[in-house]
Amino acid sequence: MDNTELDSTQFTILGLTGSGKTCYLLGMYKKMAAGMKGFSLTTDSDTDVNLRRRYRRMEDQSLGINRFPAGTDQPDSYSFTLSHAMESIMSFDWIDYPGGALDEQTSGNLEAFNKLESHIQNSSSLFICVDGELINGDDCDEIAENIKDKCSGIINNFLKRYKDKNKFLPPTAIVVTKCDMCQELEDDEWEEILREAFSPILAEGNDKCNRFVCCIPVSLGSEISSNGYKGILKPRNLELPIYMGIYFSTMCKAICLRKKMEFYKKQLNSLRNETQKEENSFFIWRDNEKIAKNKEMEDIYRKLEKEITENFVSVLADNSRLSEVLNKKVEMIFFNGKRQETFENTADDFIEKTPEFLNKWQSKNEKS
Ligand SMILES: Nc1nc2c(ncn2[C@@H]2O[C@H](COP(=O)(O)OP(=O)(O)OP(=O)(O)O)[C@@H](O)[C@H]2O)c(=O)[nH]1
Ligand SMILES: [Mg+2]
Repeated sequence: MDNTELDSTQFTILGLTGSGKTCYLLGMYKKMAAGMKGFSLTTDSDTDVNLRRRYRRMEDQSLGINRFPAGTDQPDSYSFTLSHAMESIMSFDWIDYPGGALDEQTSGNLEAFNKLESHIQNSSSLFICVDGELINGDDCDEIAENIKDKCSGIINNFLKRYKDKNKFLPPTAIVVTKCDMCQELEDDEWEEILREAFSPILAEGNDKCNRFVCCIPVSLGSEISSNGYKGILKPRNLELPIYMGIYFSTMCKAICLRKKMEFYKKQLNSLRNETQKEENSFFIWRDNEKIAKNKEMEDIYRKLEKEITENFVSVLADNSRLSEVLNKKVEMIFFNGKRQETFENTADDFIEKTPEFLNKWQSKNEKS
């Protein structure tokens, strides 16, 4: 299957300058290109060489702080394919941009701003990048204020515009980068900080606009910053936001396939009934040509139904592999501001209650 036949989706990571977007991309690609639990990422060979080269530099402990990429100076687009056991599942687009572009509408580079805005508006999942360094201090309120100042204050505007344009909010992961730099917090302190820093998307009491939000701490390595950034590179959790985005998209695909399966089953049944009626009719009136035509059509529908069923079963299997990891590793999940127990049930609930989300996926991917 070439990439043009694959279902495709789009993710955007929203984060200000220095919040860790480029490092996230490099680490995530390196980790997933090698394969994780049978899932792997591929891209074109130039991009592959480029991303690996930059990752190798980050591995060079002798460079200290200089091992990291320079700040991004222009938006770059990437296209990845996710496979399981070498079978392509879905492709997704990614944009890496200078964090300053989030603020450019007022300060100048309107073209970069518009490109980014359009990428965001067309994304099926959003990742909000919170710099883990901000999560330090004696007081949860102060930490939340700091996050508002340096992150959520600007990002809320993008979410609001998404909601106004699309009439729903996409599944969103608050990705806490550099979590090796966060101070240790109890679960209830994390929740308090998130609720205050992201109050518009985590407020309870509004079930009109469904909001799926989870929090995923990620890091390039627990010791990376020690001894002047000469610590070992050992990425953690970088695959989880991608798994989350893919889970939502493949779930939409599964629902569409189930609908198609039901459609062909119905068509097949009504054809069979029609044929049987004809076959049972008095031989003088029996239309043998119609019977032959119907049987031909039955064969076509049977073949299609079989193909779709096989595809459906394989999508569900991919999904259950993803949800197994996500259920285990994603602990902080909210639906319409209420804390939830498991990823899978909450994600499925969101899709069921948000037809606009499914419609958007369908209009992007259903060609016929
Ligand atoms: N301790 C630690 N530091 C990190 C980690 N990831 C990134 N950093 C640091 O954060 C800096 C900024 O990361 P970038 O990925 O360049 O940030 P960005 O969001 O792409 O920034 P712009 O390109 O300017 O928008 C890096 O140079 C590293 O010093 C991490 O996991 N742990
Ligand atoms: Mg960057």
